[in-house]
Amino acid sequence: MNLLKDIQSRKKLNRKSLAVLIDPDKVEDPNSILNLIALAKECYVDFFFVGGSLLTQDNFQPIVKLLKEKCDIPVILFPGNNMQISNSADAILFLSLISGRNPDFLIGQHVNAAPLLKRSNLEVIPTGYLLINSENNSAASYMSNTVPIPADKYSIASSTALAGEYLGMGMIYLDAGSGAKECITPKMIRKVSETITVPLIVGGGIRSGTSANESLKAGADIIVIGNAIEKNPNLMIEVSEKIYDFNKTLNIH
Ligand code: 1GP
Repeated sequence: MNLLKDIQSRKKLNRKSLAVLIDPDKVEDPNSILNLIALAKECYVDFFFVGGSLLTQDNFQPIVKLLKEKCDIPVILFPGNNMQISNSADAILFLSLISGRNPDFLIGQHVNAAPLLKRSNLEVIPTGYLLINSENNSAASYMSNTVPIPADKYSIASSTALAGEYLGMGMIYLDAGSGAKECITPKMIRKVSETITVPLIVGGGIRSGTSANESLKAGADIIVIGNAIEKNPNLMIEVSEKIYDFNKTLNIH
């Protein structure tokens, strides 16, 4: 399976996808995600993303293994740093934090990770990662020592995303940061999606079916939800139904 090719073909069809993010640090016991996995199998969940800004427990590897054991939903690593690599996953977002100017997160961490990834079976997906925020206080911003692009600076975000595409990145990820008070605005998503041709991932602070729907309509190809589904797993049902409805009109189910 080549996930990037699959995601690119979905984009050509304008087919939308849902990724459920599991932050291992927010899971006390890996077995506690069994219910979430069972629910995801019933819903239209396309991907599990696993990762976080900081890992203080040893849950990361067991969670990835459990996901792979218990379901067929592809598991994609969304690493906060180069310690978050697991050969049990299907793929890794090889994130370059192009909204920032910290060389360590633009290329440094990647040099350390590259030989490990070469020895792994992971599909490596080059991804331009942009932090967007009206408040400069997300964990990702703090941990990466970078300043997010202001939420109303559409040209800066679009040009940054386009530069990422021109540098060969296979996808662009717009992130308002985990648990953001405000998710990325439809206007920002529209401006960026109209500028790039590669698939667009959008996440951070999506808490309702309505905001998920708005993000999809504005041009997100994949939406990522973590916090809100941890708090209310039933949101997965609501959002996946929205995505189902979206895709139904394309006659591809
Ligand atoms: C964070 O985009 C992800 O990096 C998801 O954010 O946890 O706020 O849904 P939430």
